[in-house]
Amino acid sequence: MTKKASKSYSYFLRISVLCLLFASCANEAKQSLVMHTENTIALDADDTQDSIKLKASHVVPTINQYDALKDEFIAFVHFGPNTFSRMEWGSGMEDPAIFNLQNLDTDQWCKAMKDAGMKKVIITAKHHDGFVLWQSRYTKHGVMSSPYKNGEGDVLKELSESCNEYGIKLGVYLSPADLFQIENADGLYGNLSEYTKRTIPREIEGRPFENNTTFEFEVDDYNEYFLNQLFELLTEYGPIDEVWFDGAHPKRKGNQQYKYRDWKRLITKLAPNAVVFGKEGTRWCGNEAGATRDTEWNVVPYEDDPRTMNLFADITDEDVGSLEKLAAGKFLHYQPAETNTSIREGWFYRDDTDQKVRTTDDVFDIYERSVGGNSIFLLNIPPNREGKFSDQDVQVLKETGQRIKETYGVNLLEGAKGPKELLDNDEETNLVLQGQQPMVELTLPKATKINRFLIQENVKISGERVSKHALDAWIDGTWKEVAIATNIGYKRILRFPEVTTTKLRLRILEIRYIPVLQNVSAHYFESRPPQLQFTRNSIGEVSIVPKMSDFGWNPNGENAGANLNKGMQIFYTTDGQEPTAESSLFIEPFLFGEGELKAIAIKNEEKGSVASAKFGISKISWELVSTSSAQEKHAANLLFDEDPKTYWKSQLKSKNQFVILDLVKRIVIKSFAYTPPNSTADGMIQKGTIFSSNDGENWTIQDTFIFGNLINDPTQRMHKFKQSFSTRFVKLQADEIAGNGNSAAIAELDFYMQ
Ligand code: FUL
Repeated sequence: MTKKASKSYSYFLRISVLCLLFASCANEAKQSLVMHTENTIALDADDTQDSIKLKASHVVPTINQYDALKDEFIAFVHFGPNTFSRMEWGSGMEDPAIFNLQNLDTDQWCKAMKDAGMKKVIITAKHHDGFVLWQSRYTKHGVMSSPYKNGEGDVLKELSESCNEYGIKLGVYLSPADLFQIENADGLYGNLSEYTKRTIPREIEGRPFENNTTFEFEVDDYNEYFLNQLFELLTEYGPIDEVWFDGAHPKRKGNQQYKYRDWKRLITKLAPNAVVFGKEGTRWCGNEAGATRDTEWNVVPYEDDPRTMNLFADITDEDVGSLEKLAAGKFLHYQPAETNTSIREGWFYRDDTDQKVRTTDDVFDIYERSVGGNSIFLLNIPPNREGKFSDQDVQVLKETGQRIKETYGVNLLEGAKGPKELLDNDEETNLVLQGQQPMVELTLPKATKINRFLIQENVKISGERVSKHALDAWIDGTWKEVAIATNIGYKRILRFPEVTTTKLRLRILEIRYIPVLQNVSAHYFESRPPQLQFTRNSIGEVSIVPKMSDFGWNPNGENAGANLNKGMQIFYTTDGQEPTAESSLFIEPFLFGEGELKAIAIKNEEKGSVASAKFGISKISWELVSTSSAQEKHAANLLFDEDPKTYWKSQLKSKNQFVILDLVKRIVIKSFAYTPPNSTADGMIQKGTIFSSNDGENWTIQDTFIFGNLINDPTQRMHKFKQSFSTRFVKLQADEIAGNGNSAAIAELDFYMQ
């Protein structure tokens, strides 16, 4: 530690002790400060755990970052040539005519966003392909060369007008990667031009700017191009509240460098309210799936000073800001995470038939985990080729908005007794909590049913300080812990099985420094017991869980139904009877062979619908004897691995593909079930033959089968044999493939003795 630093450190330690002494009368957030708060604070070599905690507790957001946090739920719009080519990444070589937009309804987008409760929209003004959605003076590769309004259209202008009308903030995604500028002969990207003094914006005859600001930068051709375009975006489309710099690069050329500090100078001047994503402003959460961390600190360590850095690496670790992590850095910096994902499978629209849309449960679950987990939720809704959000997307946005309003628009602590600073819904009043393990007690006006509790620290003034906390409810004359979690930060939503209570107690269990809370509220999320699904694993154990949506793109691994319904119970029967609250309670996976399972979820006496499944005989000891052929990654043992997502697929262009299985002992079988793969329409067996054998060499034809409509409805099909038969080996031969295909596929095979 330098002399100066060590002096100032001992100074703030002294002040800190003084603060603690006078603590009982201090209830202003500022009195919990013992050093200057900053957006970035440097660590010194001799900082201790305690001094690092203290410094971390004085790292605060900038006004723009704080506003970005308060926006909470924001929209992403990926739109461009990819919408028409159905690609996720274009090549840059697309003819602009491909952007064959005939209609555009940005009002419809904004209305849907508004209904969802979103506060801002960020549009791909330019994605990696380099095509621009606005009337840029600096390229012809964009809307100006497309059929839209005969080249006169401007998607960004229309969106900015709609944003104005609907009160939605606007942000722009301007991809640093630019395939058009890489691929075309006169492209500027990586053209090895010299860095010389250039004036931004470059004047273009007949296209003057209303804004007279000019800048001088020492840059090369591509940085100049980029700055000129930023100038257009930030001066001609109303206030811009976010600039989004994507880190992905399908291709690079000529060791092209980005002079981000110059870009930043321009942004700070022209869009003073804009937060910059991908740089020191806000950071990527580390995945595109809607996965969230249990502990999302927004104070994160940096090796170099983020105020002067040009390049920002992605932060993808699970632990972003524990004390150990902080101690390993040289600078502590406030940088909120944006949880970004898409409502559809992919960032761009493809179709309304195969491209699945997330369910409302899924979106609402991500909302609670991200906004209620100290991050910003950025949800992409890609417009279709009609220039609109598709109906299903609009419906999910509407339902999500309704749920947010119904759940979080009603504060069940209304009229409760407790610290008024936390209950007055005023972010300017704060509660400074003294002591190592402080508590807040709240008495509700009457017994109330709750299952959500929301807490906010005053990050604006005093940063993030709580590292562990718990919530208790007063139940049957005693305190019962209902939830426990780690940090709080801007916002933490606790979700727990519903309780009916008159008193709540928030216990702060671990802190970095004196915590300052700004707000608490209690809520009730009204949900229906979820639909259930059964799975049997490779060792024959059955699980019963809320149905997972079959959204296949970037799965986040969460079970939204279970997350939203904490406290529900699942009851089941194995004898075909309707399950009730008296049936067996499902606690953990159990071994189950052939038979029918029925189950219901019950949440506070409310019953969900009955789910049932008929399992075939156990497949644990089955063995594969042989197969006619198999494609790579689609081996024949996948047809009895109990995972319907994996499947056997034979090679192409050979007739009568087959599989032979050894059931290991001789059994009498009455019927079988064929589960086709549902991720591919190719290979569905619509006609086939079943053979039996007791030695695996001499075969008897037992039956043939026909299944219809497999391509449109790729669900499990049952076939009852003409007559039951006893066998140890079974051969299934594919005689005809749906859609005249030539390879056979099986996701699962099941045999039944009953
Ligand atoms: C990624 C891009 O490559 C995707 O196309 C998309 O824009 C996503 C938000 O960021 O890095």
